[in-house]
Amino acid sequence: MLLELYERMALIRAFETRVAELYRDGEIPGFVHTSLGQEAVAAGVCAALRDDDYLATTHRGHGHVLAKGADLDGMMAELFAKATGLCGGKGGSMHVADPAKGILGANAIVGASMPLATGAGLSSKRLGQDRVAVAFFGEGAVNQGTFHEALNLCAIWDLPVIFACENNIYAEFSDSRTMTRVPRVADRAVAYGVEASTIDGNDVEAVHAVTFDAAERCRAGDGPFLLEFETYRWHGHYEGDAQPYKPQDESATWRDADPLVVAGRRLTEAGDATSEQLEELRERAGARVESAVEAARAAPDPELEEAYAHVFGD
Ligand SMILES: Cc1ncc(C[n+]2csc(CCOP(=O)(O)OP(=O)(O)O)c2C)c(N)n1
Repeated sequence: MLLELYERMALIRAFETRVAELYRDGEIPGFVHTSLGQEAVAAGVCAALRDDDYLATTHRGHGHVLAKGADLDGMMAELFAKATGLCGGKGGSMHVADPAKGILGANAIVGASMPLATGAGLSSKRLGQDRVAVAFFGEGAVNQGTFHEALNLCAIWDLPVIFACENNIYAEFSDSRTMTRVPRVADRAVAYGVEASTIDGNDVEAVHAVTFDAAERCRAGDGPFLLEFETYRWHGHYEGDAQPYKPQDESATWRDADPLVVAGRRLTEAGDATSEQLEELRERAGARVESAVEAARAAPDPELEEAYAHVFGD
């Protein structure tokens, strides 16, 4: 299992590392927010979900979307705004969706993943299904009204929703520790009678275990749950942000807790993989990403008439 989780993390790492370069070189339009350093949350949470479970995410959602099973080529082409993209090139990095995989969408509106997941959880319950909905959001989003409304509604209706908070310490250019007197996001759940825990978000096995347990309990009608994953955003808020607001030595400390290094060490120490095997796996991920880049470059732009399709409902 850990090897499979490692592979998912390696793919996200390769994808976003390449995307950051392509963005810098002007090949990808729009804005790009990477989740480099946070791969364990995406991989661990999504591996605990079923294909038909729902997921809603944020402006920093590449990892979540890939880990939930979105097609790599379609994802890359979407970032390139090409016709072959998952949303025909109209969504881009911040609005990619794939309903066939339960991916309700990335969302640039801070906090908006939570009402979406609440709606999905309500539909699951009303239809008598056992599908779980996960809302990814950052710790900055817990100061939005939507967090409180969604958490409360899910609580009174016992909805199968997992609130997955990725606490990466920064919200845009501000240190989240200066934004509230309550140091732990998980503590806020108490006010709504919701069970919550704080987990090392760089330990992919821990993330997976706690999410799997929460998902099973959601299916049994015990939801909702709030899971706070402590992690760190390596890059700036967006690509190109020089991060003058971060203390100098902070990034180095967190790089020691690189989720791939942590998992890799565990695998080699247990004798479940050699470092050569892990390197080969990372190279394979890089090659898959490179082939997606080539395909995206060669793909056509959307037709002009397409610009008006899917804008209004019929
Ligand atoms: C409703 C709303 N308010 C403000 C913004 C501007 N904004 C974009 S990202 C962001 C910070 C988000 O921080 P956090 O929720 O911690 O997520 P992270 O970027 O750390 O993943 C803000 C304030 C927005 N997009 N939407």
